[in-house]
Amino acid sequence: MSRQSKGNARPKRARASSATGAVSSARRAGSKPTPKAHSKPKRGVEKSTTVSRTGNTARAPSRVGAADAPRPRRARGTRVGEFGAKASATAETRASKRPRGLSARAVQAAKAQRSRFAAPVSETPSLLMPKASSSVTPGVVPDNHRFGFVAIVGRPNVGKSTLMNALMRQKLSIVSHKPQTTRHRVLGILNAAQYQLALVDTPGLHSDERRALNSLLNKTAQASLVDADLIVFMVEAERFTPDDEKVLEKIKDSKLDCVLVINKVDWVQPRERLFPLIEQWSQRHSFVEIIPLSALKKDQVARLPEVLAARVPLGPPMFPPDQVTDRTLAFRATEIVREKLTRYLNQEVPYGLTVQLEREQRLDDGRIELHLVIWVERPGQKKIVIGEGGQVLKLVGSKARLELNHLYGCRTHVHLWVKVRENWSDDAMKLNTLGYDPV
Ligand SMILES: Nc1nc2c(ncn2[C@@H]2O[C@H](COP(=O)(O)OP(=O)(O)O)[C@@H](O)[C@H]2O)c(=O)[nH]1
Ligand SMILES: [Mg+2]
Repeated sequence: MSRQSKGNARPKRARASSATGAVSSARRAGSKPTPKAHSKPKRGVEKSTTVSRTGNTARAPSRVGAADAPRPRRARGTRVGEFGAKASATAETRASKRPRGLSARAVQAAKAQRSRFAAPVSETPSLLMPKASSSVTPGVVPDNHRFGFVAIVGRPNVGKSTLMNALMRQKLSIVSHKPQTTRHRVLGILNAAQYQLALVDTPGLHSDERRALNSLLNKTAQASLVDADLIVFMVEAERFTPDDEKVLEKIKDSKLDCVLVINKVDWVQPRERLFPLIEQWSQRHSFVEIIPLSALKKDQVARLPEVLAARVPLGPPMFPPDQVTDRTLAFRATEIVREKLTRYLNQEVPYGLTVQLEREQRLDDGRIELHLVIWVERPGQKKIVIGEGGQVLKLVGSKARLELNHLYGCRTHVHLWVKVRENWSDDAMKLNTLGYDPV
Protein backbone atom coordinates (compact mmCIF):
# COMPACT_ATOMS: atom_id res chain seq x y z
CA MET A 1 0.00 0.00 0.00
CA SER A 2 1.41 3.34 -0.88
CA ARG A 3 1.86 5.95 1.83
CA GLN A 4 -0.47 8.34 0.09
CA SER A 5 -3.36 5.94 0.36
CA LYS A 6 -3.15 5.60 4.15
CA GLY A 7 -5.81 7.48 5.99
CA ASN A 8 -4.81 7.68 9.66
CA ALA A 9 -3.86 11.00 11.10
CA ARG A 10 -0.32 11.54 12.41
CA PRO A 11 -0.77 14.56 14.60
CA LYS A 12 2.74 14.72 16.01
CA ARG A 13 4.57 14.49 12.71
CA ALA A 14 2.50 16.99 10.79
CA ARG A 15 5.71 18.90 10.15
CA ALA A 16 6.49 16.50 7.32
CA SER A 17 3.17 17.10 5.68
CA SER A 18 4.20 19.42 2.90
CA ALA A 19 6.40 22.30 2.05
CA THR A 20 3.66 24.79 2.73
CA GLY A 21 2.71 23.14 6.01
CA ALA A 22 6.24 23.26 7.29
CA VAL A 23 6.74 26.86 6.35
CA SER A 24 3.47 28.02 7.79
CA SER A 25 4.20 26.22 11.06
CA ALA A 26 7.50 28.08 11.18
CA ARG A 27 5.59 31.32 10.70
CA ARG A 28 3.11 30.39 13.41
CA ALA A 29 6.03 29.88 15.73
CA GLY A 30 7.08 33.40 15.02
CA SER A 31 10.20 32.71 13.03
CA LYS A 32 11.03 33.58 9.49
CA PRO A 33 11.08 30.61 7.15
CA THR A 34 14.54 31.51 5.90
CA PRO A 35 16.59 32.48 8.87
CA LYS A 36 19.23 35.12 8.99
CA ALA A 37 20.43 34.78 5.43
CA HIS A 38 20.53 38.54 5.34
CA SER A 39 21.24 39.42 8.95
CA LYS A 40 22.71 42.89 8.90
CA PRO A 41 26.05 43.58 10.54
CA LYS A 42 25.87 46.00 13.41
CA ARG A 43 26.04 49.56 12.20
CA GLY A 44 29.07 51.60 12.99
CA VAL A 45 31.05 48.67 14.29
CA GLU A 46 33.05 48.12 11.16
CA LYS A 47 32.57 50.23 8.10
CA SER A 48 34.14 47.82 5.69
CA THR A 49 31.71 45.04 6.54
CA THR A 50 29.41 44.48 3.60
CA VAL A 51 27.01 41.59 3.43
CA SER A 52 26.64 39.32 6.44
CA ARG A 53 26.28 35.72 5.31
CA THR A 54 25.61 33.39 8.14
CA GLY A 55 24.59 30.30 6.20
CA ASN A 56 21.83 28.40 8.00
CA THR A 57 19.78 27.91 4.90
CA ALA A 58 17.52 24.95 4.56
CA ARG A 59 16.24 23.65 1.26
CA ALA A 60 12.66 22.93 0.43
CA PRO A 61 11.30 19.80 2.03
CA SER A 62 10.34 16.80 0.03
CA ARG A 63 6.76 16.64 -1.11
CA VAL A 64 7.02 12.89 -1.34
CA GLY A 65 4.52 11.13 0.80
CA ALA A 66 1.72 12.46 2.91
CA ALA A 67 1.40 13.25 6.56
CA ASP A 68 -1.23 10.67 7.16
CA ALA A 69 0.82 7.55 7.73
CA PRO A 70 0.10 5.90 11.06
CA ARG A 71 2.53 6.64 13.84
CA PRO A 72 4.33 3.41 14.60
CA ARG A 73 4.39 1.83 18.02
CA ARG A 74 7.73 2.00 19.69
CA ALA A 75 9.44 -1.33 19.89
CA ARG A 76 9.64 -2.99 23.27
CA GLY A 77 12.09 -5.58 24.37
CA THR A 78 15.75 -6.08 24.99
CA ARG A 79 18.49 -5.54 22.49
CA VAL A 80 21.84 -7.18 22.77
CA GLY A 81 24.73 -4.96 21.78
CA GLU A 82 27.73 -5.93 19.70
CA PHE A 83 29.79 -6.91 22.69
CA GLY A 84 27.07 -8.86 24.39
CA ALA A 85 25.75 -6.04 26.57
CA LYS A 86 22.08 -6.04 27.30
CA ALA A 87 20.30 -2.78 27.11
CA SER A 88 16.66 -2.95 27.93
CA ALA A 89 14.39 -1.03 25.62
CA THR A 90 11.65 0.89 27.30
CA ALA A 91 8.73 2.40 25.48
CA GLU A 92 8.26 5.21 27.94
CA THR A 93 5.58 7.67 27.14
CA ARG A 94 6.73 11.15 26.30
CA ALA A 95 4.72 12.79 29.02
CA SER A 96 6.94 15.82 29.13
CA LYS A 97 9.38 16.53 26.34
CA ARG A 98 10.77 19.68 27.82
CA PRO A 99 14.23 19.10 29.28
CA ARG A 100 14.65 20.50 32.76
CA GLY A 101 16.09 24.01 32.81
CA LEU A 102 14.74 24.99 29.41
CA SER A 103 12.06 27.65 29.41
CA ALA A 104 8.81 27.29 27.49
CA ARG A 105 10.02 30.10 25.24
CA ALA A 106 13.24 28.24 24.53
CA VAL A 107 11.26 25.11 23.71
CA GLN A 108 9.06 27.08 21.34
CA ALA A 109 12.12 28.60 19.68
CA ALA A 110 13.65 25.14 19.31
CA LYS A 111 10.48 23.86 17.70
CA ALA A 112 10.49 26.79 15.34
CA GLN A 113 14.07 25.91 14.53
CA ARG A 114 12.99 22.37 13.74
CA SER A 115 10.40 23.80 11.36
CA ARG A 116 13.08 25.98 9.87
CA PHE A 117 14.97 22.85 8.89
CA ALA A 118 12.18 22.42 6.37
CA ALA A 119 12.11 26.00 5.18
CA PRO A 120 12.66 26.80 1.50
CA VAL A 121 15.99 27.65 0.04
CA SER A 122 17.37 31.09 0.72
CA GLU A 123 16.70 33.81 -1.80
CA THR A 124 20.44 34.26 -1.90
CA PRO A 125 21.72 30.72 -1.77
CA SER A 126 25.39 30.05 -1.59
CA LEU A 127 27.07 29.55 -4.95
CA LEU A 128 26.60 25.83 -4.69
CA MET A 129 24.51 23.68 -2.42
CA PRO A 130 26.06 20.44 -1.20
CA LYS A 131 24.69 17.36 -2.90
CA ALA A 132 24.43 13.84 -1.61
CA SER A 133 25.22 10.82 -3.71
CA SER A 134 22.06 8.88 -3.13
CA SER A 135 20.47 5.76 -4.49
CA VAL A 136 17.05 7.04 -3.50
CA THR A 137 14.66 7.61 -6.40
CA PRO A 138 12.80 10.88 -5.87
CA GLY A 139 9.06 10.42 -5.53
CA VAL A 140 9.18 6.72 -4.64
CA VAL A 141 8.83 6.05 -0.93
CA PRO A 142 8.66 2.45 0.27
CA ASP A 143 5.85 1.59 2.72
CA ASN A 144 8.27 0.77 5.51
CA HIS A 145 10.32 3.95 5.08
CA ARG A 146 11.50 5.54 8.30
CA PHE A 147 12.37 9.11 9.14
CA GLY A 148 13.61 10.70 12.32
CA PHE A 149 15.66 13.44 13.92
CA VAL A 150 18.57 11.95 15.84
CA ALA A 151 20.30 14.29 18.31
CA ILE A 152 23.93 13.44 19.03
CA VAL A 153 24.60 14.72 22.53
CA GLY A 154 27.38 14.43 25.08
CA ARG A 155 29.88 16.55 26.93
CA PRO A 156 32.48 18.46 24.88
CA ASN A 157 35.31 16.54 23.21
CA VAL A 158 33.84 13.03 23.31
CA GLY A 159 33.85 12.81 19.50
CA LYS A 160 30.33 13.85 18.43
CA SER A 161 31.46 15.82 15.40
CA THR A 162 33.91 13.09 14.41
CA LEU A 163 31.03 10.61 14.46
CA MET A 164 28.79 12.91 12.44
CA ASN A 165 31.48 13.26 9.76
CA ALA A 166 32.20 9.52 9.76
CA LEU A 167 28.50 8.73 9.29
CA MET A 168 28.11 11.34 6.57
CA ARG A 169 31.40 10.33 4.93
CA GLN A 170 32.29 13.97 4.56
CA LYS A 171 33.22 16.84 6.78
CA LEU A 172 30.13 18.70 7.91
CA SER A 173 31.21 19.50 11.47
CA ILE A 174 34.58 20.79 12.50
CA VAL A 175 36.70 18.74 14.84
CA SER A 176 39.34 19.73 17.34
CA HIS A 177 40.96 18.31 20.43
CA LYS A 178 40.03 21.56 22.16
CA PRO A 179 36.64 21.46 23.84
CA GLN A 180 33.71 23.60 22.71
CA THR A 181 34.73 23.80 19.08
CA THR A 182 31.22 23.02 17.85
CA ARG A 183 29.10 26.12 18.38
CA HIS A 184 26.12 25.55 16.11
CA ARG A 185 23.66 22.79 15.55
CA VAL A 186 24.70 21.08 12.36
CA LEU A 187 22.28 18.88 10.48
CA GLY A 188 23.52 15.91 8.48
CA ILE A 189 20.94 14.16 6.32
CA LEU A 190 21.70 10.50 5.85
CA ASN A 191 19.75 8.94 3.01
CA ALA A 192 19.12 5.31 2.21
CA ALA A 193 16.36 3.55 0.30
CA GLN A 194 14.52 2.52 3.50
CA TYR A 195 15.23 5.49 5.74
CA GLN A 196 16.29 9.08 6.09
CA LEU A 197 18.04 10.14 9.29
CA ALA A 198 18.38 13.80 10.18
CA LEU A 199 21.45 13.72 12.42
CA VAL A 200 21.90 16.76 14.64
CA ASP A 201 25.43 17.43 15.89
CA THR A 202 25.26 19.64 18.94
CA PRO A 203 27.68 21.72 20.98
CA GLY A 204 28.78 19.72 24.02
CA LEU A 205 26.77 20.23 27.21
CA HIS A 206 29.01 21.51 29.97
CA SER A 207 28.86 23.19 33.35
CA ASP A 208 30.65 26.47 32.66
CA GLU A 209 27.93 28.98 31.76
CA ARG A 210 29.69 32.16 32.74
CA ARG A 211 29.80 33.73 29.29
CA ALA A 212 26.78 34.36 27.07
CA LEU A 213 28.31 32.15 24.37
CA ASN A 214 28.71 29.18 26.73
CA SER A 215 25.21 29.52 28.01
CA LEU A 216 23.91 29.76 24.44
CA LEU A 217 25.85 26.62 23.46
CA ASN A 218 24.28 24.72 26.33
CA LYS A 219 20.82 25.92 25.34
CA THR A 220 21.47 24.99 21.72
CA ALA A 221 22.47 21.49 22.76
CA GLN A 222 19.49 21.11 25.07
CA ALA A 223 17.08 22.44 22.48
CA SER A 224 18.10 19.58 20.18
CA LEU A 225 16.54 17.21 22.68
CA VAL A 226 13.18 18.94 22.55
CA ASP A 227 11.87 17.45 19.37
CA ALA A 228 14.30 14.67 18.58
CA ASP A 229 12.92 11.23 17.83
CA LEU A 230 15.98 9.48 19.17
CA ILE A 231 19.06 10.43 21.14
CA VAL A 232 22.58 9.24 20.60
CA PHE A 233 24.41 9.79 23.88
CA MET A 234 28.12 9.75 23.29
CA VAL A 235 30.65 9.04 26.01
CA GLU A 236 34.34 8.24 26.07
CA ALA A 237 35.41 4.73 26.93
CA GLU A 238 37.07 4.58 30.34
CA ARG A 239 36.15 8.13 31.27
CA PHE A 240 33.03 9.09 33.17
CA THR A 241 32.85 12.67 34.44
CA PRO A 242 30.28 14.80 36.27
CA ASP A 243 29.47 16.47 32.94
CA ASP A 244 28.53 13.04 31.50
CA GLU A 245 26.27 12.59 34.49
CA LYS A 246 24.59 15.95 33.84
CA VAL A 247 23.93 15.09 30.21
CA LEU A 248 22.48 11.75 31.27
CA GLU A 249 20.10 13.56 33.64
CA LYS A 250 18.83 15.67 30.74
CA ILE A 251 18.37 12.55 28.64
CA LYS A 252 16.38 10.89 31.41
CA ASP A 253 14.21 14.02 31.68
CA SER A 254 13.54 13.96 27.95
CA LYS A 255 12.04 10.45 28.20
CA LEU A 256 13.28 9.73 24.68
CA ASP A 257 14.76 6.47 23.51
CA CYS A 258 18.51 6.69 23.76
CA VAL A 259 21.31 4.75 22.10
CA LEU A 260 24.55 4.88 24.07
CA VAL A 261 27.66 5.17 21.95
CA ILE A 262 30.87 4.42 23.80
CA ASN A 263 33.52 6.12 21.66
CA LYS A 264 37.30 5.93 21.47
CA VAL A 265 37.44 2.18 21.99
CA ASP A 266 40.71 2.22 20.03
CA TRP A 267 42.15 3.32 23.38
CA VAL A 268 40.85 0.23 25.15
CA GLN A 269 43.33 -2.63 25.09
CA PRO A 270 42.67 -5.50 25.42
CA ARG A 271 39.08 -5.24 24.17
CA GLU A 272 37.80 -7.40 27.05
CA ARG A 273 38.15 -4.35 29.25
CA LEU A 274 34.99 -3.10 27.55
CA PHE A 275 32.75 -5.71 29.19
CA PRO A 276 32.69 -4.20 32.69
CA LEU A 277 32.34 -0.72 31.19
CA ILE A 278 29.27 -1.75 29.25
CA GLU A 279 27.88 -3.42 32.33
CA GLN A 280 28.33 -0.23 34.37
CA TRP A 281 26.68 1.90 31.70
CA SER A 282 23.71 -0.42 31.40
CA GLN A 283 23.12 0.06 35.16
CA ARG A 284 22.93 3.83 34.76
CA HIS A 285 20.00 3.98 32.32
CA SER A 286 17.87 1.68 30.20
CA PHE A 287 19.50 2.48 26.87
CA VAL A 288 17.79 0.89 23.91
CA GLU A 289 21.19 -0.12 22.58
CA ILE A 290 24.83 0.19 23.61
CA ILE A 291 27.36 0.46 20.80
CA PRO A 292 31.09 0.65 21.45
CA LEU A 293 32.93 2.13 18.48
CA SER A 294 35.76 4.33 17.34
CA ALA A 295 34.53 7.30 15.32
CA LEU A 296 38.09 8.27 14.45
CA LYS A 297 39.13 4.82 13.20
CA LYS A 298 35.66 4.21 11.71
CA ASP A 299 35.48 0.98 13.65
CA GLN A 300 31.87 -0.27 14.04
CA VAL A 301 30.56 3.02 12.60
CA ALA A 302 29.09 1.48 9.44
CA ARG A 303 26.44 -0.52 11.31
CA LEU A 304 25.21 2.44 13.36
CA PRO A 305 22.80 3.94 10.76
CA GLU A 306 20.83 0.67 10.54
CA VAL A 307 20.61 0.52 14.33
CA LEU A 308 19.35 4.11 14.49
CA ALA A 309 16.97 3.71 11.56
CA ALA A 310 15.27 0.78 13.30
CA ARG A 311 14.53 3.11 16.24
CA VAL A 312 12.96 6.07 14.43
CA PRO A 313 9.30 6.20 13.42
CA LEU A 314 7.84 5.12 10.11
CA GLY A 315 7.38 8.10 7.85
CA PRO A 316 8.32 9.69 4.56
CA PRO A 317 11.57 11.62 4.12
CA MET A 318 11.46 15.25 5.16
CA PHE A 319 14.30 16.43 2.93
CA PRO A 320 15.03 15.97 -0.76
CA PRO A 321 17.24 12.91 -1.32
CA ASP A 322 20.12 14.99 -2.68
CA GLN A 323 20.32 17.29 0.35
CA VAL A 324 23.19 16.65 2.75
CA THR A 325 22.80 19.43 5.30
CA ASP A 326 20.84 22.53 6.18
CA ARG A 327 24.02 24.53 6.25
CA THR A 328 25.17 26.43 3.18
CA LEU A 329 28.64 26.26 1.74
CA ALA A 330 29.07 29.78 3.10
CA PHE A 331 28.56 28.53 6.66
CA ARG A 332 30.81 25.54 6.11
CA ALA A 333 33.52 27.81 4.70
CA THR A 334 33.53 29.90 7.89
CA GLU A 335 33.68 26.75 9.99
CA ILE A 336 36.68 25.42 8.06
CA VAL A 337 38.57 28.65 8.71
CA ARG A 338 37.59 28.52 12.40
CA GLU A 339 38.79 24.94 12.63
CA LYS A 340 42.22 25.90 11.27
CA LEU A 341 42.42 28.86 13.64
CA THR A 342 41.54 26.59 16.54
CA ARG A 343 44.24 24.18 15.44
CA TYR A 344 47.03 26.68 14.93
CA LEU A 345 46.37 29.08 17.77
CA ASN A 346 47.19 28.31 21.35
CA GLN A 347 45.20 28.56 24.53
CA GLU A 348 42.44 31.07 24.95
CA VAL A 349 42.36 32.87 21.60
CA PRO A 350 40.19 30.32 19.72
CA TYR A 351 37.37 30.88 22.21
CA GLY A 352 37.54 34.61 21.58
CA LEU A 353 37.12 34.49 17.84
CA THR A 354 34.44 33.83 15.32
CA VAL A 355 34.45 33.88 11.52
CA GLN A 356 31.99 35.49 9.15
CA LEU A 357 31.83 35.26 5.36
CA GLU A 358 31.59 38.79 4.07
CA ARG A 359 31.49 38.14 0.36
CA GLU A 360 31.83 35.31 -2.14
CA GLN A 361 32.11 35.81 -5.83
CA ARG A 362 32.69 33.66 -8.91
CA LEU A 363 35.70 35.01 -10.86
CA ASP A 364 35.98 34.99 -14.66
CA ASP A 365 38.59 32.23 -14.51
CA GLY A 366 36.10 29.94 -12.68
CA ARG A 367 37.64 30.35 -9.22
CA ILE A 368 35.57 31.42 -6.26
CA GLU A 369 36.84 34.38 -4.28
CA LEU A 370 36.01 34.33 -0.58
CA HIS A 371 36.37 37.27 1.78
CA LEU A 372 36.22 36.11 5.39
CA VAL A 373 36.38 38.22 8.53
CA ILE A 374 37.88 36.81 11.71
CA TRP A 375 36.30 38.68 14.62
CA VAL A 376 38.36 38.85 17.81
CA GLU A 377 37.53 40.45 21.14
CA ARG A 378 40.65 42.48 21.83
CA PRO A 379 43.37 44.25 19.82
CA GLY A 380 45.95 41.96 21.51
CA GLN A 381 44.20 38.92 20.04
CA LYS A 382 44.30 40.48 16.59
CA LYS A 383 48.11 40.57 16.76
CA ILE A 384 48.25 36.90 17.80
CA VAL A 385 45.90 35.81 15.01
CA ILE A 386 47.93 37.66 12.40
CA GLY A 387 51.23 36.37 13.82
CA GLU A 388 54.77 37.62 13.20
CA GLY A 389 54.92 38.91 9.66
CA GLY A 390 51.44 37.49 9.08
CA GLN A 391 52.67 33.88 9.34
CA VAL A 392 49.73 32.53 11.35
CA LEU A 393 47.19 34.01 9.00
CA LYS A 394 49.11 32.71 5.98
CA LEU A 395 49.24 29.20 7.43
CA VAL A 396 45.54 29.25 8.32
CA GLY A 397 44.68 30.61 4.87
CA SER A 398 46.67 27.99 2.98
CA LYS A 399 45.39 25.04 5.09
CA ALA A 400 41.81 26.30 4.82
CA ARG A 401 42.11 26.84 1.07
CA LEU A 402 42.88 23.16 0.48
CA GLU A 403 39.64 22.16 2.18
CA LEU A 404 37.69 25.01 0.63
CA ASN A 405 38.77 23.87 -2.85
CA HIS A 406 37.41 20.46 -1.99
CA LEU A 407 34.20 21.90 -0.54
CA TYR A 408 33.42 24.15 -3.50
CA GLY A 409 34.71 21.65 -6.06
CA CYS A 410 36.90 24.30 -7.71
CA ARG A 411 39.87 26.51 -6.91
CA THR A 412 39.22 29.18 -4.33
CA HIS A 413 40.92 32.47 -3.62
CA VAL A 414 40.80 33.20 0.10
CA HIS A 415 41.10 36.64 1.72
CA LEU A 416 41.20 36.74 5.51
CA TRP A 417 40.66 39.94 7.51
CA VAL A 418 41.05 40.24 11.26
CA LYS A 419 38.78 42.75 13.01
CA VAL A 420 37.96 43.59 16.60
CA ARG A 421 34.46 43.53 18.07
CA GLU A 422 34.83 43.84 21.81
CA ASN A 423 33.34 41.16 24.04
CA TRP A 424 31.27 39.64 21.24
CA SER A 425 31.14 36.29 23.06
CA ASP A 426 29.60 37.84 26.16
CA ASP A 427 26.89 39.84 24.47
CA ALA A 428 23.74 38.12 23.30
CA MET A 429 23.00 40.86 20.75
CA LYS A 430 26.42 40.57 19.19
CA LEU A 431 26.15 36.79 19.12
CA ASN A 432 22.99 37.19 17.13
CA THR A 433 24.52 39.54 14.59
CA LEU A 434 27.45 37.14 14.21
CA GLY A 435 25.18 34.32 13.15
CA TYR A 436 24.59 32.37 16.36
CA ASP A 437 21.16 30.81 16.44
CA PRO A 438 19.04 32.43 19.13
CA VAL A 439 17.55 29.77 21.41
N1 LIG B 1 41.45 8.15 19.84
C1 LIG B 1 40.30 8.61 19.38
N2 LIG B 1 40.10 9.94 19.30
C2 LIG B 1 38.90 10.38 18.85
C3 LIG B 1 37.87 9.49 18.44
N3 LIG B 1 36.81 10.22 18.05
C4 LIG B 1 37.16 11.52 18.18
N4 LIG B 1 38.42 11.62 18.65
C5 LIG B 1 39.16 12.87 18.92
O1 LIG B 1 38.55 13.56 19.99
C6 LIG B 1 38.70 14.98 19.82
C7 LIG B 1 37.36 15.64 19.93
O2 LIG B 1 36.56 15.25 18.83
P1 LIG B 1 35.29 16.08 18.38
O3 LIG B 1 34.59 15.27 17.33
O4 LIG B 1 35.62 17.49 18.04
O5 LIG B 1 34.46 16.07 19.74
P2 LIG B 1 33.09 16.82 20.12
O6 LIG B 1 33.48 18.02 20.92
O7 LIG B 1 32.31 15.86 20.94
O8 LIG B 1 32.40 17.16 18.84
C8 LIG B 1 39.38 15.18 18.47
O9 LIG B 1 40.75 15.39 18.69
C9 LIG B 1 39.15 13.85 17.75
O10 LIG B 1 40.13 13.54 16.80
C10 LIG B 1 38.12 8.07 18.53
O11 LIG B 1 37.32 7.22 18.19
N5 LIG B 1 39.36 7.71 19.00
MG1 LIG C 1 31.83 18.98 18.09
